[in-house]
Amino acid sequence: MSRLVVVSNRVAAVSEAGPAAGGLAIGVLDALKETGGVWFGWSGECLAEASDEPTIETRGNVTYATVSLAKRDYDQYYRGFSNATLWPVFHYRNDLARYDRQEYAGYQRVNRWLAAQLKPLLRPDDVIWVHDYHLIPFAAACRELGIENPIGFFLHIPFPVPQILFTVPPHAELIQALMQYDLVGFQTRVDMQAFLDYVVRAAGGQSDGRSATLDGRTCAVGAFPIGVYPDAIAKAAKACAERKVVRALRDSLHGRALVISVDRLDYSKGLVERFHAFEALLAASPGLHGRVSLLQIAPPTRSDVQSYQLIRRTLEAESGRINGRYAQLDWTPIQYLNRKYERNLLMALLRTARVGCVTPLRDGMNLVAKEYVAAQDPTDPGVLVLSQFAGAAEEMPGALVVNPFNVMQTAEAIERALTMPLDERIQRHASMMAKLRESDLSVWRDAFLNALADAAHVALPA
Ligand code: ADQ
Repeated sequence: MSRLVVVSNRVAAVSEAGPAAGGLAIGVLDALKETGGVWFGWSGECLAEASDEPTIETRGNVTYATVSLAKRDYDQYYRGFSNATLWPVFHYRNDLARYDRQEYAGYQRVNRWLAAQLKPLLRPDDVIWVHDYHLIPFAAACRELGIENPIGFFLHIPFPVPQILFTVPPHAELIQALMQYDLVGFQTRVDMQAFLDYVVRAAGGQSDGRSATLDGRTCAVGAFPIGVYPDAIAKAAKACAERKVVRALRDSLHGRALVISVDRLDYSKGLVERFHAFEALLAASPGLHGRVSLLQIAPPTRSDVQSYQLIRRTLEAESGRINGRYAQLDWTPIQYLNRKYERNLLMALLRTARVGCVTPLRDGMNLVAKEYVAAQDPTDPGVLVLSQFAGAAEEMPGALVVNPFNVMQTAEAIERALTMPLDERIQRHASMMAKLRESDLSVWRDAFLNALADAAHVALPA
């Protein structure tokens, strides 16, 4: 039986409270803990010189192999091409993207260096599962080093349509690099189709809908929507309901309804539009003044990338302006907190809210949408207001689906959620819980690894 080797840009520092905020870290760790194996990637440390060899640490059945990056590598590969070029473009924000040849060269160099660092740790029967946009050229780099193991790639973020991808100058090279994997997995069929459209229409390749062929090379493709463990979340949310912080939140509401949003502080998450929708709700419904609050939890990420500094300033200004306009002595309409919470506690906070407002402008999946539903009390559940541009929208039949660019529509959906009768809330929640159970995190992992084993004609990791 083969061993699973996971490769991702960051290997999450795992504390008692669980991994740091971020969907990939949470999804990968849960998957890896079940099968055991190796997790290889960057430690998060940045030094004058890159490390000579990986630091190895084994906890339970997982071996963590981490490397440190040199400052120049961090600037070019991580802060540069990954997060100032690929992230904005893949989220349809070409207006925020920059392209710098040196950064792209650094991106490729670091991918080659990471492959070389991993090579000595590999066994012949390992199955390698690479995660996300930082590592598109990783398989090509492995092949150059003579690594012949099966290698699959999963993209956690959206894949843009060809006209958008064309704005990244080395778009053709990125596609060629993806073709070096045995399997390329996406969150949704829409993302997969965008990739196939490029291969077939822009590059002149072929596809039968399950694989792509370009320049004589074939790779399997598939849609594998990432899930959560809904019953574990429900249990944690209930168990933490009496924790001090959760009680303090409930007490502070004085019977008011709570609308909650939890996102990394990122321009793709639609926070400004959401604040405006909440403002529009207050403007349209004076009867709600003093009776509803929005709690926005948004821990800062990538704060050394300029566009992230800008969105942070905008949000501070907008929350201040809206609060200035509507607050009363005993009521603050928007509570805006830039901090992380321990995972179980966060689930209990989600449970406290009558409405979960998850309205990204683009999102690969969005795990918070799934967590919010899973955290609810099934006898008195809250309502999910969900963006049509989150991958999760394909799978959440009971949500109120909105276009986040349509501020009035979002405001109306929040109002409808606040006044929805109990029967309808219970019914909507039950249909979504059934779906979450059907396609939980283990289904995601197994479906991907099965497809990879099929594509590479090997046995599954066990
Ligand atoms: P992210 O963009 O990070 O993930 P998301 O899927 O919402 O987005 O995951 C965020 C995770 O971090 C959630 O599990 C959430 O609970 C947690 N989190 C957020 N804020 C937190 C806070 N203040 N304290 C503690 N935890 C917090 C990327 C893609 C997504 C995709 C995931 C997984 O952008 O589209 O769903 O990967 O594939």
